[in-house]
Amino acid sequence: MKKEITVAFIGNPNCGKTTLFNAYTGANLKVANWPGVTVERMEGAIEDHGHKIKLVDLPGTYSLTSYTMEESVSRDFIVSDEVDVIVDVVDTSSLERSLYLTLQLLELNKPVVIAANMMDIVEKRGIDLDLHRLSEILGVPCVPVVARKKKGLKALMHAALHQAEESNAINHQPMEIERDIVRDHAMIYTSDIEEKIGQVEDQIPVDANRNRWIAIGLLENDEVLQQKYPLDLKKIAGESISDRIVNEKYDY
Ligand SMILES: Nc1nc2c(ncn2[C@@H]2O[C@H](COP(=O)(O)OP(=O)(O)OP(=O)(O)O)[C@@H](O)[C@H]2O)c(=O)[nH]1
Ligand SMILES: [Mg+2]
Repeated sequence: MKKEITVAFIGNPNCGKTTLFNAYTGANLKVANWPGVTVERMEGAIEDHGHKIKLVDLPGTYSLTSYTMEESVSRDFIVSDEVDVIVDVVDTSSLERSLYLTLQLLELNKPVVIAANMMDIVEKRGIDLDLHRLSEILGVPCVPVVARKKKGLKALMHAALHQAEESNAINHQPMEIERDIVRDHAMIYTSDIEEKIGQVEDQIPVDANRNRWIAIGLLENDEVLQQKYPLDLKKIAGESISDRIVNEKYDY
């Protein structure tokens, strides 16, 4: 494993990224109970198990395919090679809304750990969240934390370092396997969409493990990717299927 590891905190607005960042770094960045507080990326450094760890706090974002300035800051950083591990901070008190971004992050095929934050609220409501099962379905560790009370920090960083170590051999392996299909993706789309993803993948230059993400992004009409990879999508994939891809993510 590299000597210095960069861990990026990403998640929906207001899910507790900066609170978590402060809890690790002892920094006192502004935290307030409304979305859009963080507009720039912020860095801090800690040491753990003899590793130097650079922590990066990012602005909130609902997806990697959207275009506000804050969202671009997050997206550009998260897809860059600077990031060794992604900590996807999820507000467990509104879990469903958070998982769209989670699926996009998994498609990036980088090491991901889910920080299941706000577990105090979930417990107070008497909800019994099966994080173990969620972790099985998504194929990545899912660690319960309460950023505001500094609970779960050690376990989360441990999981993040472990993912970084394993990263040479990453392939998220979700559990819900149909025996005849080897699934190494977080989710599989309807077969005609998968076919188009494959066709687009064949047309883009090899970019590590990122080709599937790029192909899906292109088909989702991600403008930044479309500028970088000017393919004739109509010719390859026919009519636009971006809505269907988005909907299938939500359905999943
Ligand atoms: N109950 C509870 N509240 C929390 C927890 N973590 C953070 N909060 C609160 O959630 C609110 C938002 O926290 P921030 O850390 O600013 O969230 P953020 O994700 O950085 O927000 P943006 O930068 O705007 O995207 C604050 O009021 C925090 O005190 C937690 O584990 N439990
Ligand atoms: Mg913040």
